[in-house]
Amino acid sequence: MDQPVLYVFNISHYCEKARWALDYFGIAHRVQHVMAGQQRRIAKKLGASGGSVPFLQIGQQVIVGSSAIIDWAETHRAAGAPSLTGSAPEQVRAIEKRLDDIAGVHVRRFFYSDALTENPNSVRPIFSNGLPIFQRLAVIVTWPKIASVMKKLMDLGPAQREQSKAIVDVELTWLDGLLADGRPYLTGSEFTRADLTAAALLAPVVDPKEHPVHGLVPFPSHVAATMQAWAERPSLRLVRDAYATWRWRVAAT
Ligand SMILES: N[C@@H](CCC(=O)N[C@@H](CS)C(=O)NCC(=O)O)C(=O)O
Repeated sequence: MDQPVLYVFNISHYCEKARWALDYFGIAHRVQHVMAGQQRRIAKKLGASGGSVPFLQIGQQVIVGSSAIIDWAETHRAAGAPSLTGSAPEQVRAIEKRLDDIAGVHVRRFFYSDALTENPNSVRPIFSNGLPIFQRLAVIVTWPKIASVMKKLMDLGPAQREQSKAIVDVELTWLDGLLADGRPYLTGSEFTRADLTAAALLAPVVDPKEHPVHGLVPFPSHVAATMQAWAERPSLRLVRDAYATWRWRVAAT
């Protein structure tokens, strides 16, 4: 098999979800950082069905989206790497889908609404991270344009920040409810793709120290204050524990 190439924005939590799954399953791969704005052109060139990152190229095949990448990785996992499917796969999938569709979108909108309003240049370095020098320079020169496109596409602003924070709060209450009987993971005692998804997508309101970009992204003030206020919620404790236990666990034995 050709070595898989995972195309990512370094800061993206959906990309982190896919990357964590490949690491967890012990699948050797190369991470290809993509300059913001170039993802659709690259995807088209590769013949991908969509243009959002993450996408995974394996020879002539391109798999788009974090969930589909986990499906592929599950079937190509290294010997000794445990499955992430869980013993209640439908429930696991339903939790993952809700996280993908709601918490993932609103954590991102909450974060960028704060970051790009408070200090638009604060996240610029992470968008250059891992890129060749000429693209780094292009990010610096075109940053006002990139930031303005992000504001428009994700509908960012102070009111939207509060709206998305309230939606994330509701989603955390749902997750806290699932964990209310003291179970360690969302569907019981097994770590599944639902837990990995929750951890990766909620990481921007937790800042786990095992996260690949920990220390590289400054947290804007509203996000930082919320992070502190929410720190002891069971759902966010799960995020910290999942990172500490599973993020860099060596899969193959
Ligand atoms: N549901 C998708 C979401 C992917 C997504 O929203 N990717 C964002 C980065 S966080 C992106 O590529 N946005 C730019 C675009 O769609 O062109 C997944 O799980 O992979």
